[in-house]
Formats: sequence, C-alpha cells, structure tokens
Amino acid sequence: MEAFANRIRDYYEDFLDPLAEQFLFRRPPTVGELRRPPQVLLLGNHSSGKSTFVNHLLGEDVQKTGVAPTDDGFTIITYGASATERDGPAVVSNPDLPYEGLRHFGDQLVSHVRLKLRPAELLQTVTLIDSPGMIDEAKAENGRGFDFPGVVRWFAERSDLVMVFFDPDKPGTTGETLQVFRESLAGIDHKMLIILNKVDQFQSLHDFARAYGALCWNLGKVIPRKDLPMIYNTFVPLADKPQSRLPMEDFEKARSDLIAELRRAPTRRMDNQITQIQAYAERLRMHAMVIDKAADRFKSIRARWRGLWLLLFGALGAAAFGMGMVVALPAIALAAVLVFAFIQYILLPRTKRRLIARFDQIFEGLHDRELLLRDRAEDLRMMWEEVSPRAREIAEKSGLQSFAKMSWQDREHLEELTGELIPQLRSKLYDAMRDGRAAAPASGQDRPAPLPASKPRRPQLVEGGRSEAPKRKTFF
Ligand SMILES: Nc1nc2c(ncn2[C@@H]2O[C@H](COP(=O)(O)OP(=O)(O)OP(=O)(O)O)[C@@H](O)[C@H]2O)c(=O)[nH]1
Ligand SMILES: [Mg+2]
Repeated sequence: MEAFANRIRDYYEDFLDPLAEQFLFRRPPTVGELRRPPQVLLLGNHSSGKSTFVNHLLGEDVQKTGVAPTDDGFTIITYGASATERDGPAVVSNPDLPYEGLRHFGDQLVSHVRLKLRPAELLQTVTLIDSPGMIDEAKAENGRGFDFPGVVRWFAERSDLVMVFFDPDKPGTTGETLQVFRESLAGIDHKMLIILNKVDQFQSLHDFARAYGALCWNLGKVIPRKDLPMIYNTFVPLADKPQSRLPMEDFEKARSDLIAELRRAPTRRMDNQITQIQAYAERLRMHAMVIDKAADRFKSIRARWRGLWLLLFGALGAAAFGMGMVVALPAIALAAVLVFAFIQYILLPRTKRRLIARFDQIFEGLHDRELLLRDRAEDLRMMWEEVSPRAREIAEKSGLQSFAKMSWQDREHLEELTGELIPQLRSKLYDAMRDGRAAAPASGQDRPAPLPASKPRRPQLVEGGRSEAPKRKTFF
C-alpha cells in the first residue's frame, strides 16, 4: 500500500502539479489528503444500529446507543495510543487533521463534530465515522441547523466505504434518507454497502421477506441503476435481546463478510485514489490541450498582425526618409502608434473572444479520432462539459498570451500516464488483491513486494536535441 501511495504521490508531484500550475488547472489533492487514513462512513435511519455496530467492531462501548434518536452529530473515531476525545472546534482548526474543510458548514455543524481516539487494532488501518441517524421529518423549522446532506456528501466523498444501515422498523427510504440518497450519495454508489440490520428481530421468514422486499422497492426508487447493490442482511449479537426463531448462520456470515469488506478499506482507498488520479490526469490533459491549441493560434495571429504592422510602417518610414520627406515622419509615427493600439486593444481581444467561443470546435478537432468510438465519445463529451467552463474562465481572465507552450515531451508523458502508467498501476493493485497480498493489510504480513525505486520523470532532453524516451515497462 505504501509503495502504491508513493507512486501516486510522485505522479502528482513530479508531473501533474507543475502542469496544472502552468495551465491554471485546479490543484491536485494535497499530500495531507493523499495521506489521510482510509475512512468508513456509517449512515442510516436513527436506531438502525450504527453505533452498536461500531462498538461491536471495536470491542468496547465507544459510542452511546439507545432506542430513541441518540447521535445528533458526527463522531470521527480514529487511532490514538490512549483513549482521548476532542471537540469540533479543536478538530476543524487542526491543520494536521484532514477536517478543516468542515468549517465551511458553519459553527452549528462544528459544534456537532467530535473526535475520539482509541487504541483499537482496527483503527490503525481504518477511521470510522458515525453519523446522526436520519429522521423522517427534516424540515427547515425543526431541522438540524446545518446542511445535513451537504455534510454527508463531504464525508462520503472522502470516505472509501459508505455503509448505509436500515432496520426492520424502517426498511423504507423516506424523508431525510431519500434526500441523502438523491443529493449526497449520487454518483458514489460504487463505495456504498447497503445493510438490513437487526434481522434477529424477525420472528418469521414471512416478516423478513416483507421487510426485505420493501427495502428493495424503496431503494429502486432512489438508486438509478438497473441492478440493485447487494444487501447485507445481518445483526449484532446482543445479550439483552431475545433470540430469533430463524436460522442465523447466513446472517452471521453476512456480518463476517461485511467486516471483511471494512477491513479491505485500505485497498479500496488505493483503488479510489487510482480512479481519482486517472480522472484528474484526463481532465488536465483536455484542459491543457485545448488552451494550448487556442493560445498557439492566438500567438500566431498576433505575430501576423504585428509583422504586418512592422512591415507597413517600416516601409512607410523608410520611403519617407528615402524621399527626403522627413516632415512626414511624425505623422507616420503617430499613425503607427494608433494602428498598434487598434491591434492591441481592439483586434486582439476580439480574436481572443472568438477563439474562446470556439473551444468546443478545438476540443472536437483535438479528439477527432477518439470521438469516432461511440463509448469513448460519450465519456469524452461528458468530461469536456465538466472541464470547459473553467477552461473558458481561465482563458478569459488570464488571456491566451500568458500560457507557455506545452512541450511535446509533456504531451507524450501525459498520454503515457493516462494510457499506460495509471492503468498498469491499477492492474498491479488487482494482481496484489488476487494474490491476497493487499486484501489483508491489517495483519501487517505478506505485504506486496516493494515497487522499484525508479520514478517516472519528465523525459529529459539529451544531446542532439532528441528526447530520452521514458523507459516503458520499467515501472512494474
Ligand atoms: N435486536 C437487535 N437490536 C439492535 C441491534 N443493533 C442495535 N440494536 C439496538 O437498537 C437500538 C439502537 O441502536 P443504536 O446503535 O443506538 O442505533 P443508531 O443507528 O446508532 O441510532 P442513532 O444514533 O439514533 O442514529 C439500541 O437499543 C440497540 O441495542 C441488532 O443487531 N439487533
Ligand atoms: Mg448512534
């Protein structure tokens, strides 16, 4: 895991970050964000058993549990050599913790955040986030005082696994749950695990089937997919609860599977980071190539106008001088200044606006071959829709003349990164997972062999002006 993380960081630091700076693209994730521990977010209806599950995982009563809505805030539970707690303001103002971004949600939220440090083995590899239970009525007047779906989205985007709990009393998705699925979890269903918890409460198969059916029906309305995600039907054994009459083996197995998934969060984290860097590099490539092309055209048009200007007034000046009409020189100089100002302040800004308006055509022109492939075309167009507003804004604000030309080595390296190196990194991770090396990081044994120390660098120019081609196939 360490080796994969270092490789990803190197790709950002050595290549993507400088290129993003050159083309004023959004900054890549910081080292702090890349280094944050794997996170698992627990969401669900109130009293669905989130906090009980956390206590079961950690083997101690870290969280309060109860039948009425118990948690009204977010509790971040992470590793610490001794048990301590910190409140929200201390958490969001600590630059060493990756939670400063929560400050934007206001003081109401900050006062509803807590950090608990515990010396549990599981927490060495995974940070758990327990959340306030979702309720049916979350209207503005009796709401929470902070943007609950927004905060859930913030945590969910930064989590490697999102566990959504339901229980037999509320197997439906109503009120706040519905809103959270639509607003906070849209687009991140690959990280989501659905859990029908407390199945030991069912006294007959009939009750179970009804609740399971209701849950599937309700989920179908909020998860826009043809196939529903797998549902883990499980429970936490509690001494004070009556025994169910149903056979429990399968439900116990589902709990072990769930815990195994949770322990795999570090591997998922790496997979998510690979997806993230691939998406970042592809978008940066698109942004930089379109701006670069437009800047190139702008500079050649500017050079043409300026060349014409120089030629015209140079010739006029020389002719006047040659014919002894020295008195005409001030008039020629004045005309030269006026025409120059016209080019500079009227013609060139108009050219810039015209080029920016033609960004879509430039994008199409640059990707003409890829756009012939139907599946790829859809992806590319969606990506361009996402990238183009910022590309236009940047070009508008900083002017096309301010961008240094992208070297062909940078272009090649970017292609190699998105087309070969990052996909190779992913297949290497999958190989490690298949061998079982990356799937059990908690044991600390049998880790993947370290990756070679050599780092892919921007290709260096060697004597004779030829570039030293990046050594392919040497990274793994
Ligand atoms: N029978 C049974 N009861 C459970 C199970 N898990 C939790 N409970 C009980 O359900 C109640 C609610 O559990 P909590 O863990 O507090 O639920 P929560 O989801 O954290 O609730 P909020 O914090 O209010 O959102 C408690 O009385 C638990 O003892 C389970 O698997 N089976
Ligand atoms: Mg709770």
